[in-house]
Amino acid sequence: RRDAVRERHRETASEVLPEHTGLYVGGEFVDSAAGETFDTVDPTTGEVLASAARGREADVDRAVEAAWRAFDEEWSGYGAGRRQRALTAIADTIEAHTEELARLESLDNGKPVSEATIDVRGAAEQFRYFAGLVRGNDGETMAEGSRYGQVIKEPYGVVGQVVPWNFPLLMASWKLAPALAAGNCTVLKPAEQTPLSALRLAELLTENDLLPDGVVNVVTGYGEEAGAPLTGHPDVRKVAFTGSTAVGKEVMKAAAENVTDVTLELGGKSPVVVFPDVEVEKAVRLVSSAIFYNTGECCEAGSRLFVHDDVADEVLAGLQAAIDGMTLGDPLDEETDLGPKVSREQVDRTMEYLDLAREEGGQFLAGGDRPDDEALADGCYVEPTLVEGLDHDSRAVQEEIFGPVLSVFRWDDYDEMMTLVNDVDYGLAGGVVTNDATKAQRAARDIQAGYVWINSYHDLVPGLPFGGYKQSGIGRELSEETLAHYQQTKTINQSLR
Ligand code: TXE
Repeated sequence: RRDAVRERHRETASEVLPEHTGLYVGGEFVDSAAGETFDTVDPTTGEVLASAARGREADVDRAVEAAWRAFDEEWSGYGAGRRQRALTAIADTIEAHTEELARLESLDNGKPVSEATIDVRGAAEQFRYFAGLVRGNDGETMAEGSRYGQVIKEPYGVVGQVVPWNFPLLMASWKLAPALAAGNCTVLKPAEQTPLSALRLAELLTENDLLPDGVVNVVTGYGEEAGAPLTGHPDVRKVAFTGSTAVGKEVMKAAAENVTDVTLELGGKSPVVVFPDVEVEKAVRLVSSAIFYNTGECCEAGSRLFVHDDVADEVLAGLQAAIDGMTLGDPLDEETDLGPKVSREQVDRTMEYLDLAREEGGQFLAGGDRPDDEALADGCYVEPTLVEGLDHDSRAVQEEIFGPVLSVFRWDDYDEMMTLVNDVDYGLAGGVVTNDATKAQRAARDIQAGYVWINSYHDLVPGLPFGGYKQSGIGRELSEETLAHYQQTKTINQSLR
């Protein structure tokens, strides 16, 4: 079986890998200045998928220069209509390549191809949504006495964007679409674990002549080597980052050196609160998807469950049954529920937290280890895990694990429960499961987070802003607010005397 999976992955790679894996600068694929590369590994088979250019400071400089050239010479002269058409054409092109991009993403990240398909559709949708927002940004005026005031929005010029590996193409599109809609040129750095879908998107831009050269540039490489020079670059006027809170703090410090505007979408430790009136089956479905979707590699993952005493036994039994029924396997199989994690490093990180949870007195109601299955031995798999009995102060509860690990807490006193819900440094998201509209509304208000779902989870739609409270970030994506993050305000105050 392992040989068959390897064979299938090699064959799929030969069909969907991008032809170019150099840096995408000024509309061309080029080697890094030092000529170095790094490997990206298929987390299902452990085999090298491709080598991409290892960008460093000199490469970032070159990309930022190319972006400014494109801005000054062409893109700043594009009116709203042309930008709108360009974004729409990008959306159409992504959609036309959905199957290919989904398989590529599945190879590079390990996510089930069914979920990768949702990502690709979401990426196209981003460009469509921001294409719609391009118009109607006409500013305001004040005609008062002998003063004529105008307030107009201008792009920053060149922005720097760094994205993670959990939703590689989707996160790239969350960054690129609003930046372009607002009239900026950009340098994007994909995560070193998953550079391929951004490179394929770059190829599609060039093959289909969708943007002037240099409007989008992609510098692949490591965080310290390529990410840091980009986020600290003096000629980058706005920085957008999605990743860990620890690196987010570094990015913010680097941006402070140049007083660069920053938006950050960082980690989370989001709660899901289950009330006693729920239909157990529905609650189990929601809780399970909240934590196990994308193998728990979601910033908004619902990783702390607060389930009311009256239904706790039933909900937990339902979750155990749901876990028993999950298929861990080849992400290219349509019926796979859980693929591998993105990398060995991420497996080790999750396993450290599982060891810690064991030491801290946690009892595993399901999972707690790597699967004991010969067929999965090549891949970065971790079992879907339920752990109960941990102190809410313990590290495994307080820190982001970013794996398929759910900590369970039972409650009967609402206020005590809500105190724990909010007793974390993060505040990205939360979920409430109940049919009681008043209780749902109250809990949604009480949860200190930027996004709360009621009887739903992970449903992110353009038009409803997404972003964090507390240490989960600054700024909002998916909304008009996002467009505003990529614009600066100019006031023109004219005397008519
Ligand atoms: O993240 P990093 P890692 C969390 C999650 C995960 C942990 C570590 O808990 O286990 O972070 O993952 C680039 N300047 N999240 O180490 O390092 C890096 O190259 C500029 C949550 O992979 O934050 C990559 O492109 N850039 C999260 C991106 O930052 C730097 C998603 C994210 O990597 C840099 C990912 C630097 N100094 C991880 N150092 C979410 N919110 O969804 C690294 N990078």
